Amino acid sequence: MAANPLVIVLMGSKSDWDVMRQSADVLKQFGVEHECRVLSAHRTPLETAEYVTAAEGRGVEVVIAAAGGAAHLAGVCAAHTVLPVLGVPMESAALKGMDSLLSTVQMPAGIPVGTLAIGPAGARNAALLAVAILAGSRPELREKLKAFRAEQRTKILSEKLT
Ligand code: RP5
Repeated sequence: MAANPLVIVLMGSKSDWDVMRQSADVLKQFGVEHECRVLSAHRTPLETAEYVTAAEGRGVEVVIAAAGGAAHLAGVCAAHTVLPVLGVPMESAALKGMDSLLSTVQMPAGIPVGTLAIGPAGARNAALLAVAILAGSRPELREKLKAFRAEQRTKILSEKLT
């Protein structure tokens, strides 16, 4: 457990960690304190509800929730907190993540989940979006985001095709 996490990164199974460590890597890169945990909407429903309900009181500002298949985790998190919840659909063996995507993105009106892309791009972008949300009241993070964009720009402009 991190002492004062600003972001929590939840995933439905340890099997999601290979992808979701990329969220953690980005948060680390930006110096954002975070906590990563496996909690499942189906397998640990009570613990999930308790953990997410307590998050706001611990100073958490953004919840990232990743799950695959019948991916209810992000929606369940959003049901238990008014903190922004960012959903990352995991690629699944059966349907290549289309099941996860639709389960995460199609929230009925009233309980929003901001859904990112399937898999690694979603994992990285969820963390970048979390940083952007935090940057609203933290100028130093906004500057780091601008520097990150500038780096990407420089890299693209310097690409040589042989
Ligand atoms: C979901 O089911 C998890 O998020 C994972 O993506 C998927 C498969 O889980 P395991 O059977 O690998 O534990 O709950």
